[in-house]
Formats: sequence, structure tokens, C-alpha cells
Amino acid sequence: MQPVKIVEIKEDIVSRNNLEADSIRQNLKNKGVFLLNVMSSPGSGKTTLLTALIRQLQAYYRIGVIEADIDSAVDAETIAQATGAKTIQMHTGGACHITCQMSRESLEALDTDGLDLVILENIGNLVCPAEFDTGAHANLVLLSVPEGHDKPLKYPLMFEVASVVAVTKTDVEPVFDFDEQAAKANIAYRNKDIPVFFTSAKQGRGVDELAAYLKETIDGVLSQK
Ligand SMILES: Nc1nc2c(ncn2[C@@H]2O[C@H](COP(=O)(O)OP(=O)(O)OP(=O)(O)O)[C@@H](O)[C@H]2O)c(=O)[nH]1
Ligand SMILES: [Mg+2]
Ligand SMILES: [Zn+2]
Repeated sequence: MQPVKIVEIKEDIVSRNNLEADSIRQNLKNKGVFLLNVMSSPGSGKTTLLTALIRQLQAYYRIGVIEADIDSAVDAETIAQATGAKTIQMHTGGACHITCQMSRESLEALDTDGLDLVILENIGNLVCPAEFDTGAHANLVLLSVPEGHDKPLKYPLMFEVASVVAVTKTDVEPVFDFDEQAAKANIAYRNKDIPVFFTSAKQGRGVDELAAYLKETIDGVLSQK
């Protein structure tokens, strides 16, 4: 019997994707545009936290937003209404993550001329979005309190590719027996020395601090131009 041919498609797709990501990142930087990719499980509070962050960061930057979902325009409408930021909704045609090609096409559709900061709200999914580099300059990863403080142990890559982590919905900690110190240790186990912000978009906790941290990061990258 002939040996069966094995084709490692996934690895090839990911490595090609990640090569293209570097060129997106460089082109945006040359243009003076910072791309922030936001990832987390479904419903962990991305749109809500982004609304609060955008309201603060609008004092410094002209902001565009790309909302990625499998279907609907709910998040784009929410962000556009709440912040007035230039916003588009990307539909992924059923895909549960964003590839570089989708990232490039949506940046073109948004039109980054005149923008300083583009925020990409990735598909709610704690697994494969982490495998696909979107060309972003930083990855903001959210871990919401109802998910539990053990999630960094179970979903390593998401926390490894994070540049900064926001623990969200801290106002409901008592209901979920959530341990902040354990969360911090579990995140550090995956990504030593990563900044972690404990936030509640409902009560405002940690939002100013996270916005200030993001501003410092964005200014750092854009000043290298
Ligand atoms: N208690 C509490 N609820 C929150 C907080 N932030 C968001 N929520 C609620 O969590 C739910 C989901 O929030 P979204 O902001 O839509 O979450 P998301 O991550 O954007 O969801 P997807 O885009 O569908 O993945 C909503 O009912 C929010 O009101 C918070 O700080 N505290
Ligand atoms: Mg959302
Ligand atoms: Zn996927």
C-alpha cells in the first residue's frame, strides 16, 4: 500500500497569515495608525468596556472601530450610538476568528485616512482568534469574572499572546467566588509581568487606569514613526 500523504494545512495557513500581519502592522505604523485587537469569550464585556474606553481616548485620538461578528450589527450600532466613533460591522461568514485578510479588508472598508487609533473587536471566542495575528500593535484580552479565575490555565495561547489583560465585571465577584490574586497568578503563569487591570464598566473601576495605560502604549508606538 502506498503511504498516505499527510498535509499540515492549519500550520501553513497560520504561518502565512502571520507573515502578512507584519506588513499590515508596519504599513499602519507608517501611516500613524495604531491597531488594537480586543479578544475574549462571548459576552465577557468587550463592547461595554470599549464604549467606556473610547469615551476617554476620544480626547486624544481620532478613533475608528471594526466590530467583527458572525452575524448582526448590534455591536457596531451600540458603539456608534454611544461614542459617535466611525464604526463598521464586519461579518465573518461563519468563521469564529479573524484572519489577516479579513483584517486588511475591513481596514480598507473603514478607511483609516485621518484616524489615529483603530479598535478591532474580535469574535467572542477564547481559542482560535489567538492563533491568527491580525496585524495589531497590541492585543487587549478580557477575562470576565463569571468565567472564573482558572481560565488562563485552560486557554493558554489567548493569555500568551495578550499584551495587556482586563479582568471585567469585578462588581459581581462575590456571586462567583472569584479570587483576584488567583486570577493574577494564573495570568502571570502564562505571561510573566503582563499588566493586569481589574475593571467594572458598570461601576467604573479601573477604566481610567486602563485608558491611561493604553494611551501610553499608543503614544509609544506612534512616536517611533
Ligand atoms: N455586572 C456587569 N455586567 C457587565 C459589565 N460589562 C458588561 N456587562 C454585561 O455583560 C453582557 C455582555 O456584555 P458585552 O459588552 O455585550 O460583551 P461582549 O464581550 O462584547 O459580547 P460579544 O461581542 O457578544 O462577544 C451585557 O449584558 C453587559 O451589560 C460589568 O462591568 N459588570
Ligand atoms: Mg461585543
Ligand atoms: Zn476560529
